[in-house]
Amino acid sequence: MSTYIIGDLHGCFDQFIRLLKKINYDKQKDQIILTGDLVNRGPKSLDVLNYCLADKNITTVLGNHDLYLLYLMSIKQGKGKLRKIVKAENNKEIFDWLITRPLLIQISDQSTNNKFIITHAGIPEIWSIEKAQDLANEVSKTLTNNSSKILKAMWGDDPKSWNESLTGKERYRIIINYFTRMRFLGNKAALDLKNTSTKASKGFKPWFHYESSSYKKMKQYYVFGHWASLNGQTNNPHFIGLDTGCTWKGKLTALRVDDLEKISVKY
Ligand SMILES: [Mn+2]
Repeated sequence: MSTYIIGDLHGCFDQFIRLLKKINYDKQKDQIILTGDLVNRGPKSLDVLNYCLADKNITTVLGNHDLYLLYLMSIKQGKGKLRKIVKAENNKEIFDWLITRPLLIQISDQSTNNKFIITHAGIPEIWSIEKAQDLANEVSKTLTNNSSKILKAMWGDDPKSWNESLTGKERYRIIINYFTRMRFLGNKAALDLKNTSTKASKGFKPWFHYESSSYKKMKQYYVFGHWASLNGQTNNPHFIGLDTGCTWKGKLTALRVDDLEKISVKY
Protein backbone atom coordinates (compact mmCIF):
# COMPACT_ATOMS: atom_id res chain seq x y z
CA MET A 1 0.00 0.00 0.00
CA SER A 2 1.55 3.28 -1.13
CA THR A 3 0.54 6.89 -1.42
CA TYR A 4 1.81 8.94 -4.35
CA ILE A 5 1.63 12.68 -4.84
CA ILE A 6 1.68 13.65 -8.51
CA GLY A 7 2.46 17.07 -10.01
CA ASP A 8 0.43 19.27 -12.34
CA LEU A 9 -1.23 17.29 -15.12
CA HIS A 10 -2.57 20.17 -17.26
CA GLY A 11 -4.39 17.75 -19.54
CA CYS A 12 -1.43 15.40 -19.99
CA PHE A 13 -3.59 12.29 -19.84
CA ASP A 14 -1.35 9.88 -21.79
CA GLN A 15 1.62 10.75 -19.60
CA PHE A 16 -0.55 10.29 -16.48
CA ILE A 17 -1.48 6.76 -17.55
CA ARG A 18 2.16 5.99 -18.36
CA LEU A 19 3.24 7.25 -14.93
CA LEU A 20 0.57 5.17 -13.16
CA LYS A 21 1.90 2.10 -15.00
CA LYS A 22 5.48 2.94 -14.13
CA ILE A 23 4.69 3.15 -10.40
CA ASN A 24 2.57 -0.02 -10.62
CA TYR A 25 -0.42 1.86 -9.28
CA ASP A 26 -2.79 -0.61 -7.65
CA LYS A 27 -6.39 0.68 -7.52
CA GLN A 28 -7.20 -1.69 -4.69
CA LYS A 29 -4.42 -0.58 -2.37
CA ASP A 30 -2.73 2.66 -3.40
CA GLN A 31 -3.77 6.26 -3.09
CA ILE A 32 -3.06 9.21 -5.42
CA ILE A 33 -3.10 12.87 -4.43
CA LEU A 34 -2.62 15.42 -7.24
CA THR A 35 -1.12 18.88 -6.67
CA GLY A 36 -3.88 20.54 -8.74
CA ASP A 37 -4.09 22.14 -12.20
CA LEU A 38 -5.52 19.02 -13.76
CA VAL A 39 -6.76 20.98 -16.74
CA ASN A 40 -5.92 23.56 -19.42
CA ARG A 41 -2.84 23.98 -21.65
CA GLY A 42 -2.45 20.25 -22.51
CA PRO A 43 -4.56 18.25 -24.95
CA LYS A 44 -6.72 15.90 -22.84
CA SER A 45 -8.17 17.72 -19.84
CA LEU A 46 -11.57 16.03 -20.07
CA ASP A 47 -9.94 12.58 -20.09
CA VAL A 48 -7.95 13.50 -16.98
CA LEU A 49 -11.11 14.60 -15.16
CA ASN A 50 -13.13 11.57 -16.17
CA TYR A 51 -10.36 9.23 -15.08
CA CYS A 52 -10.10 10.89 -11.66
CA LEU A 53 -13.86 10.98 -11.24
CA ALA A 54 -14.09 7.22 -11.78
CA ASP A 55 -11.43 6.32 -9.20
CA LYS A 56 -12.23 6.97 -5.55
CA ASN A 57 -8.55 6.61 -4.61
CA ILE A 58 -7.59 9.68 -6.60
CA THR A 59 -8.09 13.17 -5.26
CA THR A 60 -6.51 16.59 -5.72
CA VAL A 61 -6.02 19.97 -4.15
CA LEU A 62 -7.42 22.83 -6.21
CA GLY A 63 -5.14 24.80 -8.51
CA ASN A 64 -5.72 28.17 -10.17
CA HIS A 65 -6.62 26.54 -13.50
CA ASP A 66 -9.11 24.23 -11.78
CA LEU A 67 -10.76 27.25 -10.18
CA TYR A 68 -10.84 29.01 -13.56
CA LEU A 69 -12.60 25.99 -15.04
CA LEU A 70 -15.12 25.99 -12.18
CA TYR A 71 -15.77 29.68 -12.85
CA LEU A 72 -16.37 29.06 -16.58
CA MET A 73 -18.67 26.15 -15.70
CA SER A 74 -20.60 28.30 -13.25
CA ILE A 75 -21.34 30.89 -15.96
CA LYS A 76 -21.76 28.16 -18.61
CA GLN A 77 -19.12 29.70 -20.85
CA GLY A 78 -16.67 27.48 -22.72
CA LYS A 79 -13.28 28.94 -23.57
CA GLY A 80 -10.31 27.50 -25.46
CA LYS A 81 -9.22 24.10 -24.24
CA LEU A 82 -11.83 24.14 -21.48
CA ARG A 83 -14.83 24.41 -23.85
CA LYS A 84 -15.09 20.63 -24.17
CA ILE A 85 -15.45 20.25 -20.39
CA VAL A 86 -18.00 23.04 -19.99
CA LYS A 87 -20.09 21.38 -22.72
CA ALA A 88 -19.49 17.79 -21.54
CA GLU A 89 -22.55 15.68 -20.96
CA ASN A 90 -21.39 14.86 -17.42
CA ASN A 91 -20.42 18.48 -16.67
CA LYS A 92 -22.53 18.59 -13.51
CA GLU A 93 -20.78 15.55 -12.12
CA ILE A 94 -17.40 17.09 -12.96
CA PHE A 95 -18.37 20.39 -11.32
CA ASP A 96 -19.62 18.68 -8.16
CA TRP A 97 -16.44 16.63 -7.82
CA LEU A 98 -14.02 19.46 -8.51
CA ILE A 99 -15.72 22.08 -6.35
CA THR A 100 -15.57 19.77 -3.33
CA ARG A 101 -11.78 19.28 -3.61
CA PRO A 102 -9.82 21.01 -0.81
CA LEU A 103 -7.11 23.69 -1.00
CA LEU A 104 -4.95 21.83 1.50
CA ILE A 105 -4.43 18.13 2.26
CA GLN A 106 -2.36 16.81 5.19
CA ILE A 107 -1.24 13.21 5.37
CA SER A 108 1.16 11.26 7.55
CA ASP A 109 3.16 8.20 6.67
CA GLN A 110 2.59 5.50 9.31
CA SER A 111 6.02 3.91 9.23
CA THR A 112 8.24 6.99 9.01
CA ASN A 113 5.94 9.48 10.80
CA ASN A 114 6.76 11.94 8.02
CA LYS A 115 4.07 14.55 7.56
CA PHE A 116 3.12 15.92 4.13
CA ILE A 117 1.38 19.24 3.65
CA ILE A 118 0.02 19.41 0.12
CA THR A 119 -1.18 22.55 -1.67
CA HIS A 120 -1.10 23.78 -5.26
CA ALA A 121 1.23 26.78 -4.76
CA GLY A 122 2.33 26.64 -1.11
CA ILE A 123 1.66 28.17 2.30
CA PRO A 124 3.04 31.56 3.42
CA GLU A 125 5.17 31.29 6.57
CA ILE A 126 2.95 33.81 8.39
CA TRP A 127 0.36 31.01 8.72
CA SER A 128 0.91 28.01 10.97
CA ILE A 129 -0.33 24.73 9.53
CA GLU A 130 -3.34 24.96 11.84
CA LYS A 131 -4.11 28.49 10.66
CA ALA A 132 -3.70 27.49 7.01
CA GLN A 133 -6.06 24.56 7.53
CA ASP A 134 -8.68 26.81 9.14
CA LEU A 135 -8.51 29.29 6.23
CA ALA A 136 -8.62 26.52 3.63
CA ASN A 137 -11.70 25.09 5.34
CA GLU A 138 -13.31 28.53 5.47
CA VAL A 139 -12.98 28.91 1.69
CA SER A 140 -14.04 25.32 0.96
CA LYS A 141 -17.18 25.67 3.04
CA THR A 142 -18.32 28.68 1.02
CA LEU A 143 -17.17 27.11 -2.27
CA THR A 144 -19.42 24.15 -1.57
CA ASN A 145 -22.42 26.02 -0.20
CA ASN A 146 -22.37 29.24 -2.21
CA SER A 147 -19.95 28.60 -5.06
CA SER A 148 -20.76 31.60 -7.27
CA LYS A 149 -19.98 33.96 -4.40
CA ILE A 150 -16.33 32.85 -4.45
CA LEU A 151 -15.94 32.00 -8.14
CA LYS A 152 -16.95 35.53 -9.11
CA ALA A 153 -15.01 37.24 -6.32
CA MET A 154 -11.62 35.60 -6.70
CA TRP A 155 -10.26 37.49 -9.73
CA GLY A 156 -7.52 40.04 -9.19
CA ASP A 157 -4.13 40.49 -7.54
CA ASP A 158 -5.23 42.64 -4.58
CA PRO A 159 -4.95 42.76 -1.66
CA LYS A 160 -1.24 42.03 -1.74
CA SER A 161 -0.78 41.08 1.91
CA TRP A 162 -2.70 39.03 4.44
CA ASN A 163 -4.51 40.82 7.18
CA GLU A 164 -6.71 39.02 9.68
CA SER A 165 -9.28 41.81 9.52
CA LEU A 166 -9.99 41.25 5.80
CA THR A 167 -13.55 40.15 5.11
CA GLY A 168 -15.75 39.08 2.21
CA LYS A 169 -14.40 39.07 -1.35
CA GLU A 170 -10.97 40.40 -0.46
CA ARG A 171 -10.50 37.75 2.21
CA TYR A 172 -11.49 34.88 -0.11
CA ARG A 173 -9.36 36.29 -2.92
CA ILE A 174 -6.15 36.57 -0.94
CA ILE A 175 -6.52 33.16 0.71
CA ILE A 176 -7.01 31.60 -2.75
CA ASN A 177 -4.12 33.62 -4.21
CA TYR A 178 -1.74 32.34 -1.51
CA PHE A 179 -2.80 28.72 -1.86
CA THR A 180 -3.01 28.59 -5.66
CA ARG A 181 -0.94 31.41 -7.27
CA MET A 182 1.91 32.32 -4.89
CA ARG A 183 5.55 32.16 -5.99
CA PHE A 184 7.48 35.09 -4.49
CA LEU A 185 6.82 36.86 -1.21
CA GLY A 186 8.14 40.17 0.06
CA ASN A 187 7.87 42.13 3.26
CA LYS A 188 4.81 41.15 5.37
CA ALA A 189 4.18 38.18 3.05
CA ALA A 190 3.31 40.54 0.17
CA LEU A 191 2.50 38.59 -2.99
CA ASP A 192 4.27 39.21 -6.30
CA LEU A 193 1.85 37.49 -8.67
CA LYS A 194 3.29 38.94 -11.87
CA ASN A 195 6.65 37.19 -11.75
CA THR A 196 6.44 33.60 -13.07
CA SER A 197 10.21 33.17 -13.56
CA THR A 198 12.67 31.79 -11.01
CA LYS A 199 14.44 35.10 -10.45
CA ALA A 200 13.01 37.21 -7.63
CA SER A 201 12.38 40.92 -8.05
CA LYS A 202 14.10 43.22 -5.55
CA GLY A 203 12.71 42.72 -2.05
CA PHE A 204 11.13 39.35 -2.81
CA LYS A 205 12.11 35.72 -2.20
CA PRO A 206 10.54 32.38 -3.11
CA TRP A 207 7.85 31.63 -0.49
CA PHE A 208 9.76 28.56 0.75
CA HIS A 209 12.85 30.63 1.61
CA TYR A 210 11.06 32.05 4.63
CA GLU A 211 10.97 28.70 6.39
CA SER A 212 11.83 28.23 10.05
CA SER A 213 14.26 25.49 11.08
CA SER A 214 11.58 23.76 13.17
CA TYR A 215 10.23 22.14 9.96
CA LYS A 216 13.18 19.79 9.90
CA LYS A 217 12.72 18.59 13.46
CA MET A 218 9.04 18.05 12.87
CA LYS A 219 9.63 15.86 9.81
CA GLN A 220 7.36 18.05 7.78
CA TYR A 221 7.39 18.14 4.02
CA TYR A 222 5.64 20.82 1.99
CA VAL A 223 4.61 19.41 -1.36
CA PHE A 224 3.40 21.70 -4.13
CA GLY A 225 3.05 22.13 -7.89
CA HIS A 226 2.29 25.32 -9.84
CA TRP A 227 5.84 26.65 -10.36
CA ALA A 228 6.90 24.80 -13.50
CA SER A 229 9.95 26.98 -14.18
CA LEU A 230 11.51 25.79 -10.88
CA ASN A 231 11.51 22.27 -12.32
CA GLY A 232 11.44 20.88 -8.78
CA GLN A 233 14.53 22.78 -7.60
CA THR A 234 13.94 24.28 -4.16
CA ASN A 235 17.38 23.45 -2.69
CA ASN A 236 15.61 22.36 0.48
CA PRO A 237 14.49 18.74 0.89
CA HIS A 238 11.54 19.83 3.06
CA PHE A 239 9.97 21.72 0.16
CA ILE A 240 9.15 19.39 -2.68
CA GLY A 241 8.09 20.98 -5.97
CA LEU A 242 6.41 18.45 -8.25
CA ASP A 243 5.53 20.56 -11.29
CA THR A 244 8.24 19.46 -13.70
CA GLY A 245 6.53 21.04 -16.70
CA CYS A 246 4.90 18.05 -18.36
CA THR A 247 2.63 20.30 -20.41
CA TRP A 248 5.73 22.23 -21.62
CA LYS A 249 7.13 18.92 -22.88
CA GLY A 250 9.06 18.34 -19.66
CA LYS A 251 8.29 15.53 -17.23
CA LEU A 252 5.44 14.35 -15.06
CA THR A 253 6.63 13.49 -11.56
CA ALA A 254 5.28 11.38 -8.70
CA LEU A 255 6.55 11.37 -5.12
CA ARG A 256 6.15 8.13 -3.20
CA VAL A 257 5.59 9.24 0.38
CA ASP A 258 6.78 5.98 1.98
CA ASP A 259 10.40 6.52 0.96
CA LEU A 260 10.45 10.03 -0.65
CA GLU A 261 11.40 8.47 -3.99
CA LYS A 262 10.59 10.55 -7.09
CA ILE A 263 9.48 8.75 -10.23
CA SER A 264 9.02 10.57 -13.57
CA VAL A 265 7.95 9.98 -17.13
CA LYS A 266 8.90 12.17 -20.06
CA TYR A 267 6.27 14.04 -22.07
MN1 LIG B 1 -0.99 26.66 -11.26
